[in-house]
Amino acid sequence: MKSRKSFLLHATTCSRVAAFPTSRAARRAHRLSNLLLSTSTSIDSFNPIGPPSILSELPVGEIFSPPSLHNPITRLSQSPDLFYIKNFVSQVNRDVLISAACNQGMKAAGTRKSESNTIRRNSYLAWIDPYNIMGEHDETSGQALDVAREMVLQSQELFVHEAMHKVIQEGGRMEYFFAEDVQIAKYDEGGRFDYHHDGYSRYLTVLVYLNGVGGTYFPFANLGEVSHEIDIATEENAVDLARKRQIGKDGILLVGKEGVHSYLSSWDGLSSNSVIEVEAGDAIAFYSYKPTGEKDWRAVHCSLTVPEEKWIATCWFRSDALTGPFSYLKKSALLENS
Ligand SMILES: O=C(O)CCC(=O)C(=O)O
Repeated sequence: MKSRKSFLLHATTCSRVAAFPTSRAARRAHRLSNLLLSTSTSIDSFNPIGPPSILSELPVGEIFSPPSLHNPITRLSQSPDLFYIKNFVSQVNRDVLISAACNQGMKAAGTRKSESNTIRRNSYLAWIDPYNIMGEHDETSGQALDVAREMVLQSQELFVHEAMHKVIQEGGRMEYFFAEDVQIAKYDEGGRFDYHHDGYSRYLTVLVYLNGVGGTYFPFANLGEVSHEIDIATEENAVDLARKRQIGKDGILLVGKEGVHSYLSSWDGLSSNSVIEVEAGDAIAFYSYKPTGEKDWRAVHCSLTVPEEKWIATCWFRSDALTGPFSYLKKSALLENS
């Protein structure tokens, strides 16, 4: 296996194209997005639900090192917008999150497409509310709150703040940038999470690999040139096309200590541009909506079937601008009703 550096040779110039919405839903979302903006700022130059300018201008394959943090960020793809963050959560903090989730008691993940179709297998969840500082906590869960809060704040600083500041300056509301509780997920051996779009107006996902097992696959991400010829109109369409992609050759696979062979049926056509090695503590961040407020189906992704136990922590950012009136529903509540 080549080192990560050698995977990142091909930088392309990135450009942002703001499409004009045609459907009714898109026009509504466009109006909502415009509410976020000043009259002097145009949606063509500022996307409140996309990466900050320093990252949206970063060529694919290139690295940005934020001055205040020790986490170099690599842009892995422009469509979808996907970034890789080295060493985002320390070993001590990862252990705290895992222990707190175990102590809390994890519940089977119940995401269902229909009665007969469970898209998640052998997977268990716990949630940590980073701002539940008034509650009673044992030592581990108290520490876990601090770690979860730090994760949310760092994610905000790196991926949300610019938009937040601009919108608030222009009189927009904080709720446009709402961070959910941090989710801790465990997959047992054989666990998987089939292709899906994160939905629920989750425009930004920050996902940390807690024990160094990867398996996250983005079928339409591209470390080389964007393949604009793939036209994706619906989730069904995206999932059908995703199933035709060749893992290790098309898209981007994040692979950890389990090794790339765990996910390949053949070595034929394996491309160094399609496989990124991750280690425990590393994270990815990706944006799932277009500047118009429509879902970006190219952000569809999955966890492939893992050959060993896998732990991740995920922080989602939602925007009121995508949903209309702000909803306090949390994903855990939504799941109980699904
Ligand atoms: O487990 C992974 O690698 C992906 C998880 C995921 O897609 C999700 O939680 O939405």
